[in-house]
Amino acid sequence: MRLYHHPLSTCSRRVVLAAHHLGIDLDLVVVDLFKGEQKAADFLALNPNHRVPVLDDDGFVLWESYAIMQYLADKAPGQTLWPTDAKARADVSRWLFWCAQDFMPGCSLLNRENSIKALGGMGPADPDLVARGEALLGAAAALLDRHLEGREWICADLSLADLAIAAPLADQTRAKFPVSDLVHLQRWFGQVQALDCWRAADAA
Ligand SMILES: N[C@@H](CCC(=O)N[C@@H](CS)C(=O)NCC(=O)O)C(=O)O
Repeated sequence: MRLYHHPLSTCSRRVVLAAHHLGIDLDLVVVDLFKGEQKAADFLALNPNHRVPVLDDDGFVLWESYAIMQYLADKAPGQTLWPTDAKARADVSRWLFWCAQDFMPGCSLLNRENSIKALGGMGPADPDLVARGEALLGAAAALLDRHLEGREWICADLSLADLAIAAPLADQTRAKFPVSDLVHLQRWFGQVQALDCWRAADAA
């Protein structure tokens, strides 16, 4: 299976983490977002949204990181990241939707303004956008911190939700996320960072 990705892409990272945990080998193909390769005709034919990640499984092309994670889990016999019990799966699904809808907007804004712009020579951070990102992420991260108090993982067991939500936190320092004081969130994030899949993704 081939994954079109970028090493600095949070959305790609969550898929790579899941693949490593599931023991699935991915042929990683870098799409250089700084050079605009995501807008080239051959890539747009794969994903008209001009975004990574995109999976190509022998001609079956799938975009959207959460859908790709679920697909990979469904292809891994005996996996436990994406439960088959209806209630357990719904719980993981709930947090994946929450990640996309509530957690990622602030992460993406701050990552772009405080990190990607500097790395790509795209000018200074816009203070209004930084303030907006801090407000969005501050609210979402506080909710997550409260949820994690007394819990080992986001759902009953380690799941796709942990990998999906931890992925953007890899950038928390460089992107100046307002999360350093959230003790439950940081304890949980340390556990995710200790997983073999995290180290393997770092080395990829
Ligand atoms: N909802 C999508 C978002 C993907 C996304 O935003 N990808 C970014 C990198 S993290 C990208 O490729 N941006 C390039 C662009 O928008 O032109 C997913 O979860 O896969």
